[in-house]
Amino acid sequence: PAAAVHDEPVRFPAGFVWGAASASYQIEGAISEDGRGPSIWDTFAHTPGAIFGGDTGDVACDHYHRYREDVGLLADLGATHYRFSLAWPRLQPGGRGPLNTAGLGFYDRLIDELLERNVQPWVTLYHWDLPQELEDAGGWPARDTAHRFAEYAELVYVRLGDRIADWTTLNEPWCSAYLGYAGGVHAPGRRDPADAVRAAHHLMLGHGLAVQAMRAHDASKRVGVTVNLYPVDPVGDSEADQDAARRIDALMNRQFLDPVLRGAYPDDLLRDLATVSNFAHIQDGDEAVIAQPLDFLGVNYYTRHVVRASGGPRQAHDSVSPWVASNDVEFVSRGVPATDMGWEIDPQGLHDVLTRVHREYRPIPLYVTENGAAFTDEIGPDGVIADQRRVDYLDSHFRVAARAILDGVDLRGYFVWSLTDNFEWAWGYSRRFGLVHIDYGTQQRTPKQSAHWFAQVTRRNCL
Ligand code: PNW
Repeated sequence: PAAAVHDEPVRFPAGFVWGAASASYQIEGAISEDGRGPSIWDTFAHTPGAIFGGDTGDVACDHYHRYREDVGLLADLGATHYRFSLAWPRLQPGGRGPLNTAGLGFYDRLIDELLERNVQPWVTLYHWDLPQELEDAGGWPARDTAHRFAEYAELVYVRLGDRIADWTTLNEPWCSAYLGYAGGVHAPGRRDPADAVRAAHHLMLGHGLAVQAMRAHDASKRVGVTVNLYPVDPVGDSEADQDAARRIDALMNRQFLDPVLRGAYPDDLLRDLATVSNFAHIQDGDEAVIAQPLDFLGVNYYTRHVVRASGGPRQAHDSVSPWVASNDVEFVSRGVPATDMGWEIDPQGLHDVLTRVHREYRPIPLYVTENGAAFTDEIGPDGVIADQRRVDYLDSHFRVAARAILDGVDLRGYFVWSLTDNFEWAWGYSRRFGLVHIDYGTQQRTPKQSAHWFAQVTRRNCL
């Protein structure tokens, strides 16, 4: 049956959003130009041993200077939209106070160029580059950072709002909080589980406060948030395995979905984390602030997690894991093909997470704000980059998305991660997600076969 399904033309609804995504620190470079302040990612990347190969985002894809060419690539892809993030430290170098005019100038030029080429800007306010001064004042574990974020969001929204219809507050708060403050593998590289739990709440509080402030100014634009979702399955049906899956699901998915869509943290999550936090940082009324009505939810999807109870001891303070209070949980690989990130390829999981939000929470307009694959792409002697594995990956996930729409999910659009190869965080430039190849020696851009394939999909709105 798989083959038969494969041959049927798969159509997407009229007006479906097709785009590619990126993030400021991963592509821009130009880290000290036009008054940009340092961010936690500058500091972290320059910490010896933090990034694979010692790579940094100092130059990255030099997008700051080559944005015109990159917008041209988007236009060639037939993208209706471009999802990119604003670098907070370009706009408020120290994380507070008036906006930096020179920094705004860059985004003004980028947005104008996009509109000129008929590609709609889709803005993320925070994709992990916290101004270093705010980290020095306590970072996300400090409540004040939530207020600083809301102030930044409102100032930017007032200034750029007229030309941007779609606004996302945060990208993947789980990564910011737990990879950054518990696992220590992302900036700021801290390893304190209690701090990570506080960070997660203050990120969500910052989201809610930002939405309130933006709406108070102008309620005509669409506002949402992006979370990374994973189906979490127990490897067996023992009670211990099921409980392991329940806990990882609470930590990664429901910790963010529940306060946003239901107005309260899950009780089981609070019980699970009681050995780590007394939750004194959650104040009366915070959950109501986080539950601001949204116009859409952004879903980033990469893989499924399969877990088992390892039988080992559960220690509250596992100082090197982002899975706080879960070091008795083992992540199981099923041996199915994986990308260069080691993430198993599981298109069905995209259907699972989309239908879950639709059925278990409520029907809300959904966008896949990231999906894509890292593969080592060989440049052929003819200069062609035949990344058939990426084409297959995207094709299989697009098909599943179309099926979710037939099943009633209100999926409105899909952004491929990423437009170009870029700085893949802890992995530096060693992992390539781009539809467009970058030669980092020359900064030459070369659309891969997947880019040519994607351009056909966007133009026909059909697979
Ligand atoms: C997301 N993990 O990051 C981000 O939104 C992108 O900036 C990034 O390039 C992309 O996915 C690919 O990694 C993640 O370890 C990074 O579970 C790490 C994890 C998840 C998401």
